Amino acid sequence: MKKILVINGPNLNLLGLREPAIYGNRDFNALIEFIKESARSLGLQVECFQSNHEGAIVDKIQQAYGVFDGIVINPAAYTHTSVAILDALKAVAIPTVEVHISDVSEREEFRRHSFVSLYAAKTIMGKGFDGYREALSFFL
Ligand code: CA2
Repeated sequence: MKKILVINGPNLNLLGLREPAIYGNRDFNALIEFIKESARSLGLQVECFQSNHEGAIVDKIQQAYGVFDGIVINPAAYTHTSVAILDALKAVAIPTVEVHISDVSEREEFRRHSFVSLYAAKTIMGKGFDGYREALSFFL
């Protein structure tokens, strides 16, 4: 069974608290349950990791080397700023799918650029929680 690491970046742990028009009204626990149920039904083994810290995300990506077959990542705000996360993904060379709950192409200008997109095999945006299921299915 393939092992997939799902990484969620800063503030996603506060999902459901505000901005329901952009991110929906379900909370982070509901997202994790959704991801676990999606993985179960797709026949994938999944581990979920969330951090508000760039370095912790870099550490987790480095530790994934030789352990995970794929990475699904929503780097949140680090999407638009982090060369460190891009470099970590390139270094471990694990196939990666980038996910965004909202459609970042339709929001502020600063959200249109993604460093992670320079490595990710695929980017899924604007599909809410369903985007994570689609990202997992990439690894079938
Ligand atoms: O659409 C996405 O999934 C994002 O990665 C979410 C990030 C944002 O910085 C990216 O541009 C797009 C923000 C995640 C958390 O935002 C919250 C805002 C208010 C209340 C709770 C969470």
